[in-house]
Amino acid sequence: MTDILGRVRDVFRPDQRADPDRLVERLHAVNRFLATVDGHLPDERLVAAHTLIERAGTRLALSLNHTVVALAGATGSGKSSLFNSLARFEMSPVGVRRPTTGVTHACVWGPLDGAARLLDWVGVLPRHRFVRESALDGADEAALHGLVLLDLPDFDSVEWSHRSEVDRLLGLVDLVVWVVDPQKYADKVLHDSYLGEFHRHRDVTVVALNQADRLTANELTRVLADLRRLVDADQLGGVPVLATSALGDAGTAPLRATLEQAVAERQAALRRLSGDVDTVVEGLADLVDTGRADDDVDRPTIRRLIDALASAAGVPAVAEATEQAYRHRAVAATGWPLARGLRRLRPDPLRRLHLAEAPAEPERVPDHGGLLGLDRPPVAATSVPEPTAAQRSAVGLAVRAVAERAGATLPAPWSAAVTAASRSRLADLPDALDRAVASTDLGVQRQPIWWRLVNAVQWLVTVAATVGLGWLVLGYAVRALGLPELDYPLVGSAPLPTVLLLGGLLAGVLLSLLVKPVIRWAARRARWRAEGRMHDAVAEAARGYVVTPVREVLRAYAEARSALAVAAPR
Ligand SMILES: Nc1nc2c(ncn2[C@@H]2O[C@H](COP(=O)(O)OP(=O)(O)OP(=O)(O)O)[C@@H](O)[C@H]2O)c(=O)[nH]1
Ligand SMILES: [Mg+2]
Repeated sequence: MTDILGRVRDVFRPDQRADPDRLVERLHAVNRFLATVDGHLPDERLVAAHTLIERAGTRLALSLNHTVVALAGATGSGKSSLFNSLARFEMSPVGVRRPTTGVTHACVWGPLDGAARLLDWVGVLPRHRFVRESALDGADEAALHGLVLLDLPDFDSVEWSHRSEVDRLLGLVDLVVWVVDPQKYADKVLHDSYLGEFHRHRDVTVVALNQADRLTANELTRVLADLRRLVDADQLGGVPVLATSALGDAGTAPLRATLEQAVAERQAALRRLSGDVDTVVEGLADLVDTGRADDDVDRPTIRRLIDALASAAGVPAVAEATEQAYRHRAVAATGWPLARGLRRLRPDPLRRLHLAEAPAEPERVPDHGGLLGLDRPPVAATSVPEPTAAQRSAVGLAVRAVAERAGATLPAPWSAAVTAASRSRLADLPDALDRAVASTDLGVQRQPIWWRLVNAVQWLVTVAATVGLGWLVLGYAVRALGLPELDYPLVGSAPLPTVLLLGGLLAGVLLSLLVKPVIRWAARRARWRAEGRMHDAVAEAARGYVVTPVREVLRAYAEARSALAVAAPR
């Protein structure tokens, strides 16, 4: 007996106790991963992780003083016989008709109270629950107090319901004893579909070669060695492989000792869940297997996107119109007053684009999750020319380039998420660009001081010319009426009214000719300034509608990656 206990201790490596805090930390990390990737990755890739979180939460909330052990195996291997033998009672029917056990039976060592909710969760019907707490046994059974032993139907059953019951329970129990018999221990289904799949649960797996009494000592040694080899090939090296017999107490002693050890340690539930986390993390590993951990989208690509959007939004056309409008207004404000009336007859180039009004409030770009259309000031639609087919396709290409550059190094599902994010707000983009242009202050509303100065001079010389003209007209009138002639003061040899009239006219024309190049230069500056401002507004829209959604996916990737690193086994 001491020998068996020694081996069992060895097997369960008591020095490597499952740390509940670490397990909870890992589960939290998986939960964080799920929250982070929600909406970015396909749901079918996340089923196992969701199941783990749900099961682990429930199992940890239920009794950790109980260890739920399942006897699993092929039909006729002797699960029910072992179950009865360990319980020392005929609780689960043993039969000659195969398969015999159709529903799971449970035996609880110790009081049923704490185990009842556990069995409700596991799904064992009350009429198939038994309690092994007999005063007659005295201290004999005390070492198994806390054991909840389940006798499962056969895993490879002809009955579909048996197989699904087994698969369901194998996902819930704390420890599995695989019961095999000397005839079918090498069964392919057992090894490929079950033991092989359990390699992450090495700490909570036991293999029992039952019906050992049917073999001679030599045969038993040979079969055990062969079974050991197969189990090792299932990546279950170190898992206990025990010989058992359901006939008599001695045959179940090694298994009983193993179970006593598991019950005493109260570690199986934690180890099982740790194994589950290992499996889930392994299954998700390919989703975070590239090193990228920043949320940067490269600048040249963004610049190309902004350029494409700017030309689709009609920024060059509006900039051109701004230059013309500046010239139009400047000439109207500084030109020769008598010619201004003609200038006013010409339409303002910005008015043609419905951009002549004062700009609306700058648009607030919605943050992530914000409802588009809320909190926006009403901005009248502009008449900026619709983007051409070529401009549209340039925008499409630029958006695709952003997604491709950002998602290039990511695992495929994340690249797809990046592409989807880059396109997620495209439908709102044309409207946003129109608003960006409409809300930009083009800087043509204010009148510069120099316009006013030139204007004042223009009026001054015009008034001088008018005064000169009036004076001359008065002189002619006086002469015509035969009244004494007016004496014009002389400037040099020329009379003052003539000087005023001609000088005023000449000065007005000269001044308007002189300011022309200045107006041209200032109009170009106004164009550049307007272009810069519209570019900034378009860049803002590009960020809000294309780059930010892409960045959010990149950030989610980095977060998911770090969450999974915490969840990974150390
Ligand atoms: N000699 C011997 N016979 C055994 C042993 N264990 C089980 N048997 C016999 O093997 C047959 C099948 O036993 P069960 O306990 O019903 O097998 P099972 O694994 O529960 O089968 P299912 O309920 O159909 O999945 C019965 O006739 C048992 O008497 C054993 O250790 N030694
Ligand atoms: Mg049975």
